[in-house]
Amino acid sequence: MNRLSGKRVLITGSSAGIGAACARHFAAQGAHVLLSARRAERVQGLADELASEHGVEAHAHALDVTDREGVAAFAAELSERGLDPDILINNAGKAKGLDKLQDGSIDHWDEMIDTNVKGLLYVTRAVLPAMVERDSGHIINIGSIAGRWVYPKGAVYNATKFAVRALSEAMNIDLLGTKIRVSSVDPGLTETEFSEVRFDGDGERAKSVYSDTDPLTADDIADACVYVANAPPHVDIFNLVMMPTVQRYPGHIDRDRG
Ligand code: 8X3
Repeated sequence: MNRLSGKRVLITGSSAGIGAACARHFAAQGAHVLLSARRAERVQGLADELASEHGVEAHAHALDVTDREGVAAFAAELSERGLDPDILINNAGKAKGLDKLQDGSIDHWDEMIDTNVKGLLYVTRAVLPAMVERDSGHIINIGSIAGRWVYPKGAVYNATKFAVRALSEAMNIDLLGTKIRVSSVDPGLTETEFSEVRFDGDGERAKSVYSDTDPLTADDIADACVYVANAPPHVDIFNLVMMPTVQRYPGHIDRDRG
């Protein structure tokens, strides 16, 4: 049964990877999509494509989730235009660097904490009150297996994703008595631009993360988000942890060494 047709979905960080895949999968279900990225022109093409392909409303918005005032103004503008989202997918997030804590870049830490934790909070705080007022909504946080198990050299990224898990659980508690659901979808090894961002554009190093194995794809994660969002209203999926079959633990990956 399709419960997503006609719903409005706001997806942060939707210019590529999991965010763009979510836009495609939700639009394919007939959901209207609000696509956001730091630069609106990076999502305008996708919005146009989805509107013509699926006959849904698709808007492209400039949104930097780390800009507290900008986020609040964006949510107020959506409300004014009658575009309050039914579903929020907090997807904007990143890893920067892979270092022991004693060697870590404090700039990297700020970037991860500002985006993965504070950005998620700013967007949620801006969008959630209207959901509470309507007593309807669903927040899906894109977490990570890094929020469940720490791994070597991942301390601060791990900490941000542990925070995402804590916030997802805490939001569920705070929303008891409402119809609003909160879920986190926590992927393991997923081939996107994630590693290229983590390694500051070092394509060779990024490629080696996914080589000789069979990682998840952005489509796999989007598929899970659709499943979570489409669950019947009385079902609240708290946490969906997923790894490729070739992985059973962070860093524990079956590779064909041929
Ligand atoms: C992505 C999964 O294991 O590379 O968050 O941190 S992992």
